[in-house]
Amino acid sequence: MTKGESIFYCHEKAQKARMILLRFLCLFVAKDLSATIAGMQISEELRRRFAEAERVLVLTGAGISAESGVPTFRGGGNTAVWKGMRFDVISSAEMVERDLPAVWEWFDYRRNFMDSILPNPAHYEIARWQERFPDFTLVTQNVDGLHQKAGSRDVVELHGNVWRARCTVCGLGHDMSQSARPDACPSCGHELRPDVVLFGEMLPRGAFEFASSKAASCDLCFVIGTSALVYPAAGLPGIARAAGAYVCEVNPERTPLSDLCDEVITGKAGEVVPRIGAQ
Ligand code: BV8
Repeated sequence: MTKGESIFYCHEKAQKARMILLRFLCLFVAKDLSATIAGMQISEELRRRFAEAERVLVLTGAGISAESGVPTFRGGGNTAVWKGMRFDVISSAEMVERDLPAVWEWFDYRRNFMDSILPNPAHYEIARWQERFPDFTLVTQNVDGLHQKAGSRDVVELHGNVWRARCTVCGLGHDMSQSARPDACPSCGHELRPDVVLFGEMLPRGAFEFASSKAASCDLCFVIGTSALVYPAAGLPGIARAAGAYVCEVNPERTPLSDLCDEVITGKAGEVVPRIGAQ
């Protein structure tokens, strides 16, 4: 190749150079196109805030466990989920008073169902975030324990956990992931009940206060896989937004929270959340 003759004019070399450039362009466009095509557009704004964030809060709902095979409640309380009973009927404080064995049947079924269920890429990605951000808070409405199974620690379980029972009188807790549930409280002999928050019941002492204080001080808040119909959990993103945090929703469908969010990523958590983290 003589001096002044650019590579493009030297036929074979030009041909090869053009091919390399073309392949590179295709790769780049395909990568970006696939994200766009799948509607999982992750904005530069979110990329920047994710890279710079110090205090991050994540709120999850049943949707994050959908790709693990856990049925969602689709629309909060008013769908029949068990023996023709609506969800907010079988999962209510009133039902514990009226028919505790029926409540146990419902939660025994769900616990046994959960036995073979594994976390999905969204759970694992979020578990990685606890190492990534100086101040990270994971708040979940889910009782399935999949965040912990994926390695998340200090999960704020607003609605309890299907693997725990507690005494209806002395409140002693019992971990059913280690051993079967005793017929009565080993300490005072009274009845045990599922250690979950049922409709009409207060959330665990301090849990919501802690979650809302973290929401009020975070700079980035993710709302993943919730229909945002059950309170007070659904109020957390609003607290974060009002305090100036950047709020991002991940859900294949719009929710009552979508208009409040700075960014809505329309997609499945198992596909979107790893992309958010992969930068
Ligand atoms: C209380 C444990 C004080 C048991 C649960 C204010 C206004 C209105 C009502 C109230 C209010 N304040 C209090 C109430 C009453 C009530 C309430 O909110 N009712 C609703 C139905 C209107 N709240 C309470 O009773 C709470 N206690 O407030 O105490 C008090 C007491 C009495 C009176 C006043 C005040 C206690 C509520 C907790 C109940 N227990 N769970 C159990 O699991 O059986 S709630 C349970 O349902 C879940 O924990 C969760 O919170 C909710 C289900 O919602 P989601 O998780 O969002 O799931 P859903 O299926 O609805 O949606 C799934 C979403 O995922 C969808 O958007 C879908 O598009 C999306 N999705 C699907 N696939 C994917 C996906 N997203 C991403 N990726 C995918 N692949």
